[in-house]
Amino acid sequence: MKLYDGMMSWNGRKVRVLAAELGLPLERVVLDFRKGEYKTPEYLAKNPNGKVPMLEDDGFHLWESNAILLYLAGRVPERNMLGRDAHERARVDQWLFWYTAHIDPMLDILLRERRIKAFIGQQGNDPSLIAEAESQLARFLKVLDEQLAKNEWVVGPLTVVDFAMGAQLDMAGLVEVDTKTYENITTWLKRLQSKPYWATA
Ligand SMILES: N[C@@H](CCC(=O)N[C@@H](CS)C(=O)NCC(=O)O)C(=O)O
Repeated sequence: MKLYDGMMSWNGRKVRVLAAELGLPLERVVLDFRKGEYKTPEYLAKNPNGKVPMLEDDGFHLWESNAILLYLAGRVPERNMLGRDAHERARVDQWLFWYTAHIDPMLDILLRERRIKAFIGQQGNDPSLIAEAESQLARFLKVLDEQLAKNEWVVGPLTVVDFAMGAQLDMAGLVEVDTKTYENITTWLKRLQSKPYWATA
């Protein structure tokens, strides 16, 4: 399987760490955003969004990092990364949808305002966008922190949810979000960081 990825992509990282956990070999193809490699006609034919990551598996092309995580987890059913029964599977879906609705877009706003816009010569650091993103993160990271006070991993046992959230929240410092103010999130991230592949995947 090939993973089309960016140099610093936190969405690509979600896929890399789960593949490493599952022992699934991935050939990483790093596209260069600055050279327009996300927007070539060949790439857009496979991923019309012009974004990474995208997985290529024997002619099958799949984009959206969480969809890729679910696909990889399905390849190794004995690891139960999608939950062990219907209730756990429903919790996996619940937390993935929750994260995609409430946390991921806020980190994305901060990434654009604090990093990408300056990089591509646009005016960033819009105070109202930043204030709204920070306020939403404060509201919802508290929910995650409370959940992690009850469980070692988000759902209970280790699932795709920990990789979807952990790979990105571990990089939140990039957009000046300090997760260390959340005690249980910090402990959970340390648990993920202690995995042997975490720093290099
Ligand atoms: N919802 C998508 C988001 C993908 C995404 O925004 N990827 C970033 C890199 S982390 C990207 O390709 N940005 C380029 C752009 O937005 O043009 C996913 O989870 O895969």
